[in-house]
Amino acid sequence: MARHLITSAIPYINGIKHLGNLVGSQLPADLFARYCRARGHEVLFLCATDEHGTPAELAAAKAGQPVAEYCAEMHTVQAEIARGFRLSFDHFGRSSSSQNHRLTQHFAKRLHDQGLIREVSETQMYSPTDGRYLPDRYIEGTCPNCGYDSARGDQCDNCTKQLDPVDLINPRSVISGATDLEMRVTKHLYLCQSQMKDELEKWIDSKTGWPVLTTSIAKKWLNDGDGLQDRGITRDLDWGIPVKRGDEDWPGMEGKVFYVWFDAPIEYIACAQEWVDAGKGTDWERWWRTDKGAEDVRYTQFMGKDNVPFHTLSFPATILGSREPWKLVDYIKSFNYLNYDGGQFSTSRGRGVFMDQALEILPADYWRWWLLSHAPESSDSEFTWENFQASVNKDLADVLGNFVSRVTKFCRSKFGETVPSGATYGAQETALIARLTSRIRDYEGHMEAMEVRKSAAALRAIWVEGNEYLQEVAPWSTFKQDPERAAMQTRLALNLIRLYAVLSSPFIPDAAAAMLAAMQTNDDNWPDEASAALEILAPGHAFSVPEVLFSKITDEAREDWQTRFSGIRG
Ligand code: B3M
Ligand code: ZN
Repeated sequence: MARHLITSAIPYINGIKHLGNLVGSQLPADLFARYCRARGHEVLFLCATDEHGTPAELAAAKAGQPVAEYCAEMHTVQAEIARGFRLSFDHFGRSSSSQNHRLTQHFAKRLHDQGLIREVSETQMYSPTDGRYLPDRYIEGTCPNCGYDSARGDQCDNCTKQLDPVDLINPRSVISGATDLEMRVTKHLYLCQSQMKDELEKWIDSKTGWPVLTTSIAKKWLNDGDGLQDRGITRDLDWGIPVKRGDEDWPGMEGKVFYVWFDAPIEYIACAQEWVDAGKGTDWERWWRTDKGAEDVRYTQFMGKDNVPFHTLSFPATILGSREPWKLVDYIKSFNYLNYDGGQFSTSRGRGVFMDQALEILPADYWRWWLLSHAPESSDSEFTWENFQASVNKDLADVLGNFVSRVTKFCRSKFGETVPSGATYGAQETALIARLTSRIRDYEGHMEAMEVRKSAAALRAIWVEGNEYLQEVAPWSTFKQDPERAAMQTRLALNLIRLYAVLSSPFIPDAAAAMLAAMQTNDDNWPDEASAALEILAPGHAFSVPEVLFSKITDEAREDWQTRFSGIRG
């Protein structure tokens, strides 16, 4: 048994996330967490809302609410939607928690004591029209790196380069659109990442098994231009974690807060403390401190590609720079983007299907299956309604749902609602078991490697085996000459349903639970041997015919949704 610490990138608080956000971090993280638990490992799966910085302030202003109130409300909304998608977080925390305040200020003190923080008098964009400084997302302009014309002050969405507002060409205020911006001098703290370049590079180079997407982005920013740059970690904002060293004031930093990207990853640790403080766990240090038992934890992070620089460079710089024995990430699984019907999903423009809307039209499993089986791993991928309809109808309704329904209904009509006795498994069954054994090993291999699409394909292939077996042995015709054999074939098929429930539960947990319930068993043990797994439901064991597991999406419904989601969200 191993111990897995799993974190998903923590979603910004500024509204409900779209399906592209979901498939880029929370959902694959959940898939992996569920798989690890099913294999009997100990898992701590954490996520939280990212509540500071300009995204939060801007969204609260737009909603006409005080920021704290807005964040509290949106946290509840996001937590509820996460439950709707069956995201099995052990804790869904908040980066604005008191735990994160303390820990962020603690890291700042440690970094300061190690000589890794310097004070810089720098020019900041000030907007006389708005009467305030314009950090990060308060400002937009043209990216100096790639020329994209809507780059934000903190990062270019197009090329992922981390930016400073003063870098932007033709900058404008996001609040008022004002372009009469002034540069004013103010003092800020910088994290001396450049001093840690060699150490970070060595660490990244040691991660030979990481996805190319992850390491290539890390190497790009390590070696781009003049190499790794020091980063400003404070901001002139009202909302955030006050700049302090531990619990001491920081002279000259009055009224300033830490930069959201400084405190957000620290929330991964604070979240484990929140988990304990909420009474859900007893010991966070054995997950996070290598001097307190975390040396044998395997830590995996999930995120979209735009978050990779912060997790491969900035956060490790914080952790390593503290010179305290914190657990470092062992594996970073990163994702490309999911596009929506010929364009991009966009939170700011409200384009695409958002998590709440998705659950209003179909249950979670439909989305989980499509998103995971089309995860943007090796390249960007695209959501289209046609493709969604086709894979739901084929994979879920025809291949899996229909198998379950045929087998249970056939058994009920010929043998009644108990597992039928008679005959023992013969050559065709032995051959099937051999095929299943190797397919299950494939599936496990892909799941362990977090190859999401390949895992989905392997699982589907396991479902297909059941259908092919049924076609081949055709119990409905065997029944006429040899009812005992038909009973044995049906018994095997009923056992397959239970096995499918176990194997499918990381992808489609609700359907899996319904299948287990129909088989009237709680035995959800992962199969060591397919042969033994297919004997678990013994003759005489009662079952029931479940409700339709997956309904097909009609052309009419598809067209209706296509129109409904073609515009922008109102
Ligand atoms: N909130 C960006 C995002 O949601 C950011 C991730 C933080 S992870 C520590 O994509
Ligand atoms: Zn760019």
